[in-house]
Amino acid sequence: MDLQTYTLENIEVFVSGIIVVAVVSALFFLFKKKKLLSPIQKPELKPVEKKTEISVPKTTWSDRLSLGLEKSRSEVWGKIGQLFAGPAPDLDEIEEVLYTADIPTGLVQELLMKLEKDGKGKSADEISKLVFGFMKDKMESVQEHIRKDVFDFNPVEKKTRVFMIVGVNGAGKTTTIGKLATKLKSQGAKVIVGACDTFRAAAVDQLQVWCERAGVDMVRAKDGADPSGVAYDTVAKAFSENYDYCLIDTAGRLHTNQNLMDELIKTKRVMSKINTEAPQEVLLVLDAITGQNALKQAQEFHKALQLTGIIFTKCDGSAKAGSAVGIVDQLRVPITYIGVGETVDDLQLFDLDLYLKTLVGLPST
Ligand SMILES: Nc1nc2c(ncn2[C@@H]2O[C@H](COP(=O)(O)OP(=O)(O)OP(=O)(O)O)[C@@H](O)[C@H]2O)c(=O)[nH]1
Ligand SMILES: [Mg+2]
Repeated sequence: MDLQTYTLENIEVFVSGIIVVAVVSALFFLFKKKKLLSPIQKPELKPVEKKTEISVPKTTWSDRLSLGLEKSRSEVWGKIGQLFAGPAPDLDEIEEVLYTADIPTGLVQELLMKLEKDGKGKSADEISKLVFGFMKDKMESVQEHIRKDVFDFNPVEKKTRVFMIVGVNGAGKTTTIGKLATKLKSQGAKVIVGACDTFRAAAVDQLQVWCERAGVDMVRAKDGADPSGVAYDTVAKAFSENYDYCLIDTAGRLHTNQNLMDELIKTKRVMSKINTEAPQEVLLVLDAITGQNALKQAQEFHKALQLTGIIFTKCDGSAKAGSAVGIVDQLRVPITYIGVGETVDDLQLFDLDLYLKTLVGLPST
């Protein structure tokens, strides 16, 4: 064997060796891979974790109202049944409870007489029904006149409605306008808001935040501008550009300040120059916490502006939410909306039956 043949043979053996090693390795890896993927060897797949759903409380309006009127129910109206039912009705305590809830004297005496006449020997539940009937009698004839379309937008009725919102400082005017604008806009209405509280820049900014959030237009003027001028411009724009709703915010004022009340009268008057029907609604925002003084406020605002409705706010956290009965009974102006908190959903059209049943603790259906 010469050297050349020997070298060639060695190369052949070497190459064959490499091929064999490569084939064996390939087979080995294939086998391993297969083994790995075999059903027995498959790694256990972790079950996909179910995302925990964020629980958004789906509270209905009657739940919210019930929560808002809780204090008035437990401390006043829901107690009357228990205090009167049984062999020894405690009339003195009922009287005291009603006074602390700012129910006018005349109304308290009438209710006590009604209890004595018709309530003797009845159960707590029957007494609650009696109280419900008494209050309904007092309010029903006034509440009948509340217009549902102030809350539910009717697109068929092509009409610009102007609402002027008034009240003492901090009653909830701006917040209520923000909630209303949001609700009406979400029903497809074209809404414009007039920022006539020109005394405080912060007040206009507060309203602007609401309007931007709601996606509605707002007319604002320079600080210190004449409020009635802003009202005029807003109403003019509302009518010329066919807005469905025009909401006029005004600065808070004490009903005892005649100059400021005169300014409101002027603001109302200039709006009617654009359209004799405007403003169709003059709504007084009353804070339920005000209690007995609310009636005095309402009387003064009514005298100056001929109110068409009352927006009863902050009924939550107050035991005086029942004072609405005295106000409606004496003023003869209906409650249009009721507010039980700071969010949009906390404002609703005032439903007399629901309000009274919730107040005395009767089932709402
Ligand atoms: N708890 C509760 N708070 C409310 C309600 N309505 C309004 N508020 C709060 O009351 C405060 C005053 O509300 P505003 O809307 O600024 O009152 P306003 O009447 O415009 O006040 P002025 O412009 O200063 O006269 C705010 O903090 C509101 O969030 C309600 O129904 N319940
Ligand atoms: Mg305000």
